[in-house]
Amino acid sequence: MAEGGGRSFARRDQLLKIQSEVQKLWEDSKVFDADAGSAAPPPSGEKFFGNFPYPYMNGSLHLGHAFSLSKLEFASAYHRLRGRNVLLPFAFHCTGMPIKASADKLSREISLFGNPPVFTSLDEVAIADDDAPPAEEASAEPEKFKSKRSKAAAKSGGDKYQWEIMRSFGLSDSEIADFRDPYHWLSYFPPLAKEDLKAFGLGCDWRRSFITTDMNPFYDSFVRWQMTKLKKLGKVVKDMRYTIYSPFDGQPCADHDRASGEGIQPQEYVLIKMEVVPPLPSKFSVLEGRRVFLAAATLRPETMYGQTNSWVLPDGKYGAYEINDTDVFIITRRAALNLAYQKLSRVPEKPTCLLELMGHDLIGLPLRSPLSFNEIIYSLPMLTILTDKGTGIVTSVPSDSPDDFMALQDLKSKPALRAKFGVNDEWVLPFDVVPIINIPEFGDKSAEKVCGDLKIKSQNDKEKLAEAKRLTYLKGFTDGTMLVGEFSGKKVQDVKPLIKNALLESGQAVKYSEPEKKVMSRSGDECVVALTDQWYITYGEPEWKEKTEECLANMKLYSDETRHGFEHTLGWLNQWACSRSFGLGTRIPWDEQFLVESLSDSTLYMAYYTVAHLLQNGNMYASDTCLVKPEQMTYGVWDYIFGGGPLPESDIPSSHLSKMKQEFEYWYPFDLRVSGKDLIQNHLTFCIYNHTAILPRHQWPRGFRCNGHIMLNSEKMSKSTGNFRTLRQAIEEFSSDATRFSLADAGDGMDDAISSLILQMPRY
Ligand code: A2H
Repeated sequence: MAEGGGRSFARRDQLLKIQSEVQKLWEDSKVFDADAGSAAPPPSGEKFFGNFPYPYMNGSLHLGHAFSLSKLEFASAYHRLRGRNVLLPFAFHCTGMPIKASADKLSREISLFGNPPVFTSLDEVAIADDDAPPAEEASAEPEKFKSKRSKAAAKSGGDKYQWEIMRSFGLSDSEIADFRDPYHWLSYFPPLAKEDLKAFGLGCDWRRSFITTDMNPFYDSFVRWQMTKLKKLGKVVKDMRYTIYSPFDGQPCADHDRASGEGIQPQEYVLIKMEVVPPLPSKFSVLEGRRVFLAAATLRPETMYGQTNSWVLPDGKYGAYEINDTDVFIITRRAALNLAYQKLSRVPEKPTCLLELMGHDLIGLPLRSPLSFNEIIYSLPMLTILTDKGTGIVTSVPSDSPDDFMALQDLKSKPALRAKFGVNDEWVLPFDVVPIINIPEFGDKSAEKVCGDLKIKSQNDKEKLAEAKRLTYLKGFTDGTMLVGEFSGKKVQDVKPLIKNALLESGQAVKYSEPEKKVMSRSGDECVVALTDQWYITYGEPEWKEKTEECLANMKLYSDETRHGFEHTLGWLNQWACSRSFGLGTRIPWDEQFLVESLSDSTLYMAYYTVAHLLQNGNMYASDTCLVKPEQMTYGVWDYIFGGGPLPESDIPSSHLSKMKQEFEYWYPFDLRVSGKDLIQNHLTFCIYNHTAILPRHQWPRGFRCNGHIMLNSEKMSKSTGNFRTLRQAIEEFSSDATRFSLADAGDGMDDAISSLILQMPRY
């Protein structure tokens, strides 16, 4: 909100003055410091312990954080006024990849462009803006910068310079280079966040603050203890998982090992095994005695009832690859290489091609495909198949796929097209759209409806087809109901995983994964997806899940929607990969090449708050500790404090040990944790799981409160549109009290909150 226009800000400034005086008073008299009372556990209603998911420290706190936090802040203030002993602590999360990836990106930019970097203004326009530069500007760009730009773009994912992002944090050029060291971020942002929260007036016991990662040896020790505990309980196991992998390097290719494709993840498909009905054509004689399949990659296994044919690219190169001793898949070489790294090749990591084929050779093959109501379907030509996606074989479901519908329509309505590719009428004409899914907005044949609405003329109408795909794909998933099969009448989103698993378990399909976009390693080879050994937490394991459901049933959740969200998550949540090889964090104690993944070091730490001040002495970095040294925090000590273990042999004075235990047993369980609703599906559910695994029933969480996302001016907060406020900006513009009132007024449910912050600010 621009100042000026004759308006006076005297009243706002008066509020700012009062606020800083009062906040100083609070700090001096330590009003928010809370210590355990004498009885542990305390009588019911004596204490209130509320907490908030520690925010990630790669930037400043914004109004989204403040909105969720305000719910906790108000609840805490309410309980304080009721005379309860209230604990509201706050910490800062630094674990994971983004900080390290940004630090590395900055390093690369500085080594390319200097320090401070010399970007031309054109360069800045071209790269710093989210939008592409106007065509004239782009073409006027001097050649030498073009090459530099593409170099940087290749290294940094093609978006904004990291340098520009650092400037947008308000950093001066002379400060930025220091952020090449990822740990510098950890020194810089948490104290700023703390200052912002103090200015907000958060009623926090700041003595208990801490940061995560090995930069804080106490927290590091706590996470090691927790992981070891889970492992001893049999809840961490080694398993295979999909990873981007460089065949040349012979190892996983993480972001920092990539020449291009930063941030690209494995994309998982289901490969539908469409069996070629014998006898095989003479050209296929070397495959005699094998089971031969066209293997089609799909994202929509639930649509397989409606298959009418398969698609191949007439000029595409395919091969018949040995998957095991009996099965042969006809696919592209690229797909065969990925499969060979996924244990789906007779010779591991080496695709063996028994017969080279062109798409033309495949047209007209009769196929038997799983779930299909049409018993025999035929392989037909499609001209828009990409050879660098999936297997190059696509199964056709014209009821729900606009591409499939238009390609089939083309063949049906154009005899010349059939003649051109030698397609017999009986492979095409008898096959009509099979209705399999109802989408309220589009009916039972959604692809046909949307193609009609958008007036799509042929399979080559790419842009419109992309729009049609987008519409039907999303709506099919969110609103679709099955009309056929075992799950008729059920929602697509509920049955999709069930149908997928049934196909996989019966051997009619296999899993297949490939990089979602091309990834080149720094060694210059194209990466594949490999199945590699990883550590997993066994969420979803029946007995553990049952305890977790029991905990949930007894928790206060404040809304039915929240409860449904948790129930839904518990329905699907399965093994979670908890090891990473790149980023910041705590090493996995028994396998130090790996780090604990960032959602996995954050599941039980609410317990750490209860003792943090007794370990870290009020210093969030634990850099000037006094009573306890990190190395004294053995597993025996942690077990004693949190695990109900016996008094351990330790040089920590036993009075201090029992004080820690007393704090924990007084404050635990926590009464309330408040967060955005997006954390239901991972963090908050993990939190329940970990509590039920490690702590006894009377210390399980008591309540979660989840809210929607804040909207400013009824629109999503977004840095790129400028409809965005940091917490600091809001406080400076409006004062802390006005900000708090606006947040309080912004809504209470799970819907996205509409903050009046910008629209209806008090007029000073
Ligand atoms: B889908 P994404 Cl019913 N070239 O399966 C072109 N398209 C390909 C392909 C290739 N090489 N490999 C796979 N596909 C198709 C069913 C389906 C699909 C329905 C509705 C939508 C839909 C039946 N065809 O996909 O680029 C396959 O068609 C729309 C998203 O990875 C596969 O799933 O998103 C989908 O594209 C994968 O496309």
